[in-house]
Amino acid sequence: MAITDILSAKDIESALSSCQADDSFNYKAFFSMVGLSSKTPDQIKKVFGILDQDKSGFIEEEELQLFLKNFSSNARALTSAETKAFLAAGDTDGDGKIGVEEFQSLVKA
Ligand SMILES: [Ca+2]
Repeated sequence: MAITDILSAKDIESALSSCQADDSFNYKAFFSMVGLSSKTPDQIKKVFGILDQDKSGFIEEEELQLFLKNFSSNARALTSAETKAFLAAGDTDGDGKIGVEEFQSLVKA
């Protein structure tokens, strides 16, 4: 499963170009630009499976920091401020990581 099986390469390119500068990443804008906000829960779950690199069932902080690299290997890592804000937005139960239901809610938020 490649991320481009679900999202268009053109949308990914636009979304990545919108957040090239450090601390310019906005998860809501990114999910919208990349087309994820309009996907079905099942498609969002498949994307979650790609982001969960170690297949632990959760997106941990280290995986979140490398979030953009799942869309393009040339993309930058998120800054620690961006990573913490992203995690805080998604981690509604406060366990320090993002589960699939949390991710689905965050994408649709
Ligand atoms: Ca994981």
